[in-house]
Amino acid sequence: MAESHSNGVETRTDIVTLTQTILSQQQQHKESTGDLTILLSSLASACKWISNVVRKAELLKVLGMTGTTNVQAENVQKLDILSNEIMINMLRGSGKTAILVSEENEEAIFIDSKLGKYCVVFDPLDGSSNIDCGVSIGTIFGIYKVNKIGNPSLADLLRPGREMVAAGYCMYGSSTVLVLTTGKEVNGYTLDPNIGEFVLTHSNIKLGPKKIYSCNEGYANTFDPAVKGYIDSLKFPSPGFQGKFTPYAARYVGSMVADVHRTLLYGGVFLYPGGKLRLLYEGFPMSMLVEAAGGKASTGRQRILDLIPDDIHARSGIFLGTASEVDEIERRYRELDASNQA
Ligand code: P6P
Repeated sequence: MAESHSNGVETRTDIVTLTQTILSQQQQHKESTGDLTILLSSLASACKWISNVVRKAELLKVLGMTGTTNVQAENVQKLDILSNEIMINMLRGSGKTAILVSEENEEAIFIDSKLGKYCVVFDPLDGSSNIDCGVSIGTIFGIYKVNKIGNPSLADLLRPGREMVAAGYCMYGSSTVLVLTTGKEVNGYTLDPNIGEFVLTHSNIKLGPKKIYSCNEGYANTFDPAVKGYIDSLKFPSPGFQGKFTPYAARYVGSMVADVHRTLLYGGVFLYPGGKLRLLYEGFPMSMLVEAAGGKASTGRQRILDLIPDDIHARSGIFLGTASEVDEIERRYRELDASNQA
């Protein structure tokens, strides 16, 4: 381990940064032009900026609606609006984007140059309603390559999630962690504010083995029998080895980035039945990450990444996490459909 000693303090100097990783991935593809590298670097810069804004707002307790003023009599923008502007400006400024889709914008944003190779879909600050109580929130993003450079259209967006070339999120929690995949593996980078770099801290993430389920059971009266039966089987398991009962642990933050981050690291299953979560910039990116980490993501009847959204803000129910758990949910939906057809 390379160490340097300044004032007798041991500091590691053999760290791997996000910039190094995306540059090395670019070098691995001889036909690579470096455009995705520049785009991902711009995205990382946007996340650093949003992280700073989120932490500053929490510290100064100037959270609030547009139009209010803070202690410096500055006009305080709602954090998710400010985060949205940061994402749009940084992605437009990268010169590598043709279309942007944001949870905050009703219409897709076509970038003037039209020469960008990539479409970026994102939720700039998912879970922002939780920020007042200090719960982790985050930026979620997915990237498609345009079908034809110079002629971007909605057809570049209304396509299966499996065609995304990269996806990830940046979680603003006890630390700022950017989790990214380009399809093969999932890596996590923690922002070191002292050097302003995202440093590799979670290499090649694979879902852990923990028995955890994550669901807002406040809506249980809306769950269909497949979901109800599945959740009951976790809470009231049949006796296992030596007659021992081992119910699952329930964990639910109510912020998708936090719930998915825990699921990626520890394992378990995240369930959001019904149509609240958005497909393009929540379901697809999280499903790409979970699959690359060895898990599965399904509507209960279909792989999420095989869906084709009919609208840029289309919604879908989602079950994601440990493959065997998602398999069990799909089995219960097959049973339900068979009984309904009988
Ligand atoms: P509920 C946050 O508002 C969000 O969009 C996701 O981050 C989160 O998973 C979900 O909604 C929580 O929804 O209905 O449980 O509050």
